[in-house]
Amino acid sequence: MKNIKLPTILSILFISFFMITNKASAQKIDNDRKWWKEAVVYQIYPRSFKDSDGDGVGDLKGIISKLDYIKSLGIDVVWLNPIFGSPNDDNGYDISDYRGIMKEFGTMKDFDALLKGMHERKIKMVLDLVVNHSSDEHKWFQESRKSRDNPYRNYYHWWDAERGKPAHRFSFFDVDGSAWKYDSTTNAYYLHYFSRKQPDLNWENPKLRKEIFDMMNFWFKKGVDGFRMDVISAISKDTTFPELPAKYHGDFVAYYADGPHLHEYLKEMNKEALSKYYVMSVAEGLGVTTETAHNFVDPDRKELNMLYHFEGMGIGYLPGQFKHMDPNGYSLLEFKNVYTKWDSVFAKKGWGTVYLGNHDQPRMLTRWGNDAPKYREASSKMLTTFLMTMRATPYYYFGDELGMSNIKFDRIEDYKDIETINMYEKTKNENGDLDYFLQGQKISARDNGRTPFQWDDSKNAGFSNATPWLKVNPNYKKVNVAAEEKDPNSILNYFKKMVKLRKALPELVYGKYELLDKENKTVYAYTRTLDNKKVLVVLNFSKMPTTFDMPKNIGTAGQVLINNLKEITLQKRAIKLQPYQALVIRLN
Ligand code: ISL
Repeated sequence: MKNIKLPTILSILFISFFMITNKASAQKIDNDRKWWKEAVVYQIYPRSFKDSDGDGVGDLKGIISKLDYIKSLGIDVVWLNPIFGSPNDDNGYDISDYRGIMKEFGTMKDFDALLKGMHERKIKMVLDLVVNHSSDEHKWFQESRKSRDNPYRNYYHWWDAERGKPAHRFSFFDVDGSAWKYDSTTNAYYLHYFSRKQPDLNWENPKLRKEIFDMMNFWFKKGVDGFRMDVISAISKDTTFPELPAKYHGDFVAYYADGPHLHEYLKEMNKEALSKYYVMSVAEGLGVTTETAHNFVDPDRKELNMLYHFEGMGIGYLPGQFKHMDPNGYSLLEFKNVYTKWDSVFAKKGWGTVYLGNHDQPRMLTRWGNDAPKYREASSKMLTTFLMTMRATPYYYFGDELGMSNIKFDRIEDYKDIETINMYEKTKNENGDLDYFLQGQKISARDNGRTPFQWDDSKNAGFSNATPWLKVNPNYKKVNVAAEEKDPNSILNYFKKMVKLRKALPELVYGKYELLDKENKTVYAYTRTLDNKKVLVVLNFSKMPTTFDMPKNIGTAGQVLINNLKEITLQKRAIKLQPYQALVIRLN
């Protein structure tokens, strides 16, 4: 019986070695290589990153002041949530000026300086394209609602009231649940899949489409490197607005993503804007399934590069209960199944994405790991290991590199998100159980992922001199950049190491993914193979120690490339795993 104990320092040496030698093996990858496949995307919610002018709201100058921190992460792309003119009904996802900067965030001069600063540091910038809907305060809508013959009338979807009530459409945010709002000025209803202040744009209208493509070109000419496209799957509607077809009962989201002209519009967008630049595009694939995904991303269709699916985000909810998670946690078998299935979707064609959190989700540590003090470090690092070792572009949410966790507000007054506030009102109007609702929001509410970034242990976590727009998580005294930069074993330094490892090993980007021990309920293990290079990834998703037996046919364990804990115990082919241990091991 052989006991190997390898200190972490060795892993670092091995990473450096592989970084030097990776050039040769990188040559072997076919000409399907793309910068956006090899990139690590870091998502910043500008409202909560860094406030430079003391109004309690993050801004562009704040991001500029932290560019060296962003660079130090080793990431390639920054995706910024919307920074455009907006009355902020939905924190910028309600745009009133597509070519201007939100006042609270700064000016176009600040934007130009930010873009320059990123490009100087070889970081690409991706903006949020929110064109399923605009704000009701956008000039187009202000005009559109004035009269039925206004030139902008057809920029939105109107249903004249003398035709009777339109067929029901569900709204994500409306307190009444209906996506139609009556407007007395013209005695007509307008469509809003999200809040009443987010009327849906009418893509049937070629003039509207041209406005959007011109606007995209405006930003591309400035040098922007791509767009993340908000609910882009929903832009095409059957404008006869029939009753919801039976096949979509219980799944209106799938109906919204199945518009009759969707792919014509995306092809047109590609031709008129995207294809003119070497940029990346990623769809928020709400309602997109494994069957329909290729229609968005197959290169020969000339539409978009990537999409992110929602199947992973759907895991762990109580059946039939929107936004209430099972207190017993989620099933790792289901988790493995979903990510394995989505890997296979793009195994031959197209390209995937992987993420465990964003501005619409709770913190990944609380939801998929374990935020108890004893386990937060190990489980954060384990989840990062998963994200950085899948065959898909990782979208990493700011703050996860520190192990930020859910704030778990007790009172409705602490929430700022329209989704939580309106759902609370809806529950109240329906005489629902408000305590139960608030209990659920502690885990699932979007504001959990939107609390200010934790820079140091000074007042307001160094985010702002003023009272922040959303409360700071009290754990900032311990969980913050300043503390973690100093600690070589911090979650932050582990994230940096993991990014380096992904960049050093082409097999982690392009290699074939093979799931091992499918039925194991606590360990997620897989290999990644490119040409003759193979690595094993072993992740213990539970707080119980366990043993993973390496299957005979995968080769023998070589160097330990990464280990989120200090030690590794390998006995023949049995790897003893501590709670939330994560390992990446070279296979020979
Ligand atoms: O956030 C959700 C559930 O909590 C989703 O249903 C979300 O509304 C959906 O994914 C669409 O999200 C995008 O568009 C919304 C905006 O509020 C989200 O922040 C954005 O990511 C409307 O623009």
